[in-house]
Amino acid sequence: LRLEDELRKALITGENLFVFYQPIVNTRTDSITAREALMRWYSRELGWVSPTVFIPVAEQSGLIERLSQFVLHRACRDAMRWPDGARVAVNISAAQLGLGTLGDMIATTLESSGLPATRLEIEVTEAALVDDESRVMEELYQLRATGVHIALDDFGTGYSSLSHIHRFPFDKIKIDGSFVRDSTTRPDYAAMVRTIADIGHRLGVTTVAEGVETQAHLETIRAEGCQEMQGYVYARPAPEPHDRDTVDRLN
Ligand code: G
Ligand code: G
Ligand code: MN
Ligand code: NA
Repeated sequence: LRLEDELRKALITGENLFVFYQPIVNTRTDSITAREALMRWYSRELGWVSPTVFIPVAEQSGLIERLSQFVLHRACRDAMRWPDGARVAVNISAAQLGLGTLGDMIATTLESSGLPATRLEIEVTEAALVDDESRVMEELYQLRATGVHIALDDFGTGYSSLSHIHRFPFDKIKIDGSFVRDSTTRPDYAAMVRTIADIGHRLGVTTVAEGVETQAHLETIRAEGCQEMQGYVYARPAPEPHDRDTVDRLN
């Protein structure tokens, strides 16, 4: 309950809530196509709290809408300042998608920030596609029609289903880091990366390898046909320049 109260306060004031960004890179050209927004929170009471802890709390306590609003607004505003015109990718939790208010929230945020819809990408996991699929599907098709890109996050784990890839309007499939991590030592993992990349090619959907930590990972996922990659080998999630001093002081 204390965590919930602290989070509520942080979301009202914005104090010590940060959005870090991690580049997503074309494996052939090395150019940055997008940056993923990843929330970070420093609570005075609790210290740094991981999003794996506070996102579920937000989902269970009715704070998820406020949190989504916060990260979307911050991400669109920050992306407006990027000279390279890369897209910004925002994670949207299943609980948020289920509310059916995402479309309006995004429209309002794009308008107030001035960011074109084509520069926003949302990342959803298959957990979001399980309950009340028809409503979520309609919402995703409507968003896609406005130009917002849609990525299927953490593919290969959890509720993975091949039918999701063609029934939903995905522009991108993000291959879970667990496949990438072992792809250099285990041919079966490399085979799965290749198979997902092949499906992507044939359906015209971009495939991104997540969790690319080493040069060997990078060479493998490139050879297996992934068009894009994300991971520590290229860059870790990092704050924007205007937040760096504040973050350093809290560390
Ligand atoms: O960056 P890190 O590895 O700490 O992120 C942990 C998890 O938290 C990841 O699954 C990531 O998708 C999730 N996460 C980070 N920021 C956000 C956010 O703004 N919204 C949602 N829904 N999830 C986020
Ligand atoms: O669930 P999602 O894929 O949105 O979350 C991505 C998470 O992966 C973030 O928490 C991010 O910090 C983390 N991450 C990014 N690159 C790497 C990497 O190369 N290795 C590992 N282990 N984690 C990474
Ligand atoms: Mn993600
Ligand atoms: Na992911």
